[in-house]
Amino acid sequence: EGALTMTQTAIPCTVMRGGTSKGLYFRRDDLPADEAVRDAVLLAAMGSPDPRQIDGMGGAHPLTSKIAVVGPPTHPDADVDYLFLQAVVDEARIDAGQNCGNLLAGVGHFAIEEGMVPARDGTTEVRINMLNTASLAVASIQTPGGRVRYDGEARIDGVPGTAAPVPIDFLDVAGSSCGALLPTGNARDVVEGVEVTCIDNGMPVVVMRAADFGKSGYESPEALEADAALKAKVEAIRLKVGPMMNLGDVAKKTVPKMCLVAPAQHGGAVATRNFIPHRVHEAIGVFGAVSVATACVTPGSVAAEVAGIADPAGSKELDIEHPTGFFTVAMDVEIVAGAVRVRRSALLRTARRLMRGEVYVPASVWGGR
Ligand code: NQM
Repeated sequence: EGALTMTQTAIPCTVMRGGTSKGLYFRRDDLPADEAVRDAVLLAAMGSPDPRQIDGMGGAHPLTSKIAVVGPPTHPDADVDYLFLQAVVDEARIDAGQNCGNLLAGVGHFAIEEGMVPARDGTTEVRINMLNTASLAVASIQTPGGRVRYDGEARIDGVPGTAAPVPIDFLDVAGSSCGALLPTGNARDVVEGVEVTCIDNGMPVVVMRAADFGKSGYESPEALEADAALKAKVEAIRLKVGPMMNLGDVAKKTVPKMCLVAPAQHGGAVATRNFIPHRVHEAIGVFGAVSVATACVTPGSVAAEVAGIADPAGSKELDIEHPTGFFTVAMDVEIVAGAVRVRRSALLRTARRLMRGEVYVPASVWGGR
């Protein structure tokens, strides 16, 4: 008690690596109900705005400045709700405008560890209501003896070592944020003189040929980030396509993601470099990869042309190449009258609980419950 302990509010919090991202996981009940107060609390917890996030838990990169809020389900077919929030590193902004399939990979573990979902002996399927996109995912968590298992033999590119596999299945993510898989109604549009494919199978993505920007598509993320002229051109296209994709003015949004594609170099479907939307991803986002994979089997798209897949219909695994390896997406689509319809998409992630405790925020931001 007393002045010393009253200056900060302690909030229960878990730190997890989810796929190739890392973030803070909270129970919805542990955060303020008022959204403005909640966002102020989350900014303080992360240390935003500050390019180094030195006064908070954030890792000074969009991929390590992420938040998962998990609560009881508000959907009849779900076990839990998951709200993804991006803490913008160097702006005082919490963005709910996109989903994240990487933090998603840790939601099942978190829900079980927190007693929100009972574990079975063997594998526990956790049905997750993804609030950002009003769609469902099913994550299969290894729970031998009714306890969450983290170690295992699964490897994903962008993460050292191996861990327990977390297969994740999506049934209904087409048009998640834009209302339609191909929100402009076309498999291809020309914007600012560049041929683009605007697609949303879980994440709004604009697919473009790297060659149309004078790039090979095999550059390092650092090299692309250092190219001011390239970044300006990509951003000009992004601002134009935002309204075309039913996303409105995207100047202050983290979507759509901008993906440069080139012929695969390592036997995959296509090579990618992803602006998310200003930093360049070291790998590729989960829903980003699903959307690009879907573009590869969408007749007439820029990606389909570069990937050159002979028969796009049916069940297949597509290896999406990225700067640090592959992202494998299992796709099942049908082609009806030249148009693609997604039956199912699935993929493999891993996740690991890193820390559980309390994060402290100044009591001036929130006095607590
Ligand atoms: O696309 C990065 C990530 C993501 C988002 C981003 C993601 C996804 O790698 O589902 O996972 O594009 O912002 O975590």
